[in-house]
Amino acid sequence: MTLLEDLQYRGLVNQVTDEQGLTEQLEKGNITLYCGFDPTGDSLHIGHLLTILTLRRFQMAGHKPLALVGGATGLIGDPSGKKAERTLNTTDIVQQWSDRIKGQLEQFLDFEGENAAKTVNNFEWIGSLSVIPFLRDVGKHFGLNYMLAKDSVESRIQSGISFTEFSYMILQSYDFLTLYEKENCRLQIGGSDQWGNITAGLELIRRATEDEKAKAFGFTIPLVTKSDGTKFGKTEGGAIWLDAAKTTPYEFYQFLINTDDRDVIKFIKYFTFLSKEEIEELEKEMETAPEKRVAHKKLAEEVTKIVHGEEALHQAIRISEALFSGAISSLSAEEIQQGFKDVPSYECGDEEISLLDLLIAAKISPSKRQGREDIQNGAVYINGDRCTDLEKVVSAEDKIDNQFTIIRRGKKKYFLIKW
Ligand code: 545
Repeated sequence: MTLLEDLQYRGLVNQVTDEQGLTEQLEKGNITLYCGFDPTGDSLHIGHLLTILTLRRFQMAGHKPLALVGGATGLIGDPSGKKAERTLNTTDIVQQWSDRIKGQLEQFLDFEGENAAKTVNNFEWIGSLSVIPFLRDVGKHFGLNYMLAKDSVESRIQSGISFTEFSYMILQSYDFLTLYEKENCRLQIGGSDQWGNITAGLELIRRATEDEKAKAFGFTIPLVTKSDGTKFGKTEGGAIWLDAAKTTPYEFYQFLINTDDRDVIKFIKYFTFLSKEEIEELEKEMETAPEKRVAHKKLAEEVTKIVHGEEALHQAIRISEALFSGAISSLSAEEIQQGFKDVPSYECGDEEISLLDLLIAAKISPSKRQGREDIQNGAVYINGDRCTDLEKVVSAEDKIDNQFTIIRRGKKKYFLIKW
């Protein structure tokens, strides 16, 4: 299978400017391609992962990927797909976020070998651009009608758009031209929201190089959609981030393993590097033994490994199993922290405290009477083990790694006691 055939098979091709031409170009040899990421936050989320992994697919096929961090464009704000004007962030913040995003992008590409990846920051060439050369050399190539007809602008005429955001497409186009000239970059990829900006760049390349046959291409991947119609990558707790400090590997793994049956194969094609044969095998298993959830597990394993590494994946699996079986005492303090990040917690200064007092102090049971009943009825568990002893004192032996105790009341109400 050629790279483009593989991308087709995975459903990763949304639009291509000149499919025939790109196919030929890719057959002729390796090319340089790029994708841009604006520092509009301190971390990428799982929605961005698809584009990054697509860059990686190109790299695995021998091409050279450039990951562009929008140190300059991040100061302006892309109106594409946005219903309202954005508020500007300070240069300090954008600088900080640029560094973090750069670090994250670097995890997914290979910076060694013949087609080593490279990160670039458009502040390098846009930051020092003066207004006169900008308007004369770049702006002159953009007709107002052309710009007004772009989706990103047209959809905002009624609600309003500043000159700042209106100009955004010119900057992204100028990036493409710069990388075309400096890095021999022939292709820009992005999500479907980027089609307008990418094609504007192709237009600028044609005009500025005065070469009707200037060969550059644009390629977009689809937006990730879910069959239940809700937005991909969002949970009640917020977005699924690639930063382990914001979304723990355990949460990340759980998010994926809970994928809707109808979406599993689609997401495996999108987010993993499993071969067509392996995927077809999983598809079969889903039909013959759906209760085993082999495909769901594989999806969660593969993607957690790509994003957080082997070690973190094993922890995530251990935590999941312990929570499922109730064997919580087998977990380390770090695993407890991950697995119980979102449950109510209580800081207990005492060395020892009676279980009954603890139930009240930590607001696990609403009253002393209820607390007594809970214990006697067998509704209270310490680190997964039921405790019906009214005289029980919670002490050193109930502390996992000397730091935590997990109290459960009823079927699944968990509380984290921190010592
Ligand atoms: C800037 C300069 C260029 C080329 C591209 C850009 C960025 C582009 C854009 N892209 C999006 C983005 O999101 C924030 C990420 C970091 C917190 O705005 N104008 O920067 C997303 N992109 C990935 C995909 C996307 C897109 O990074 O293309 O479609 C999301 O999946 O929205 O010269």
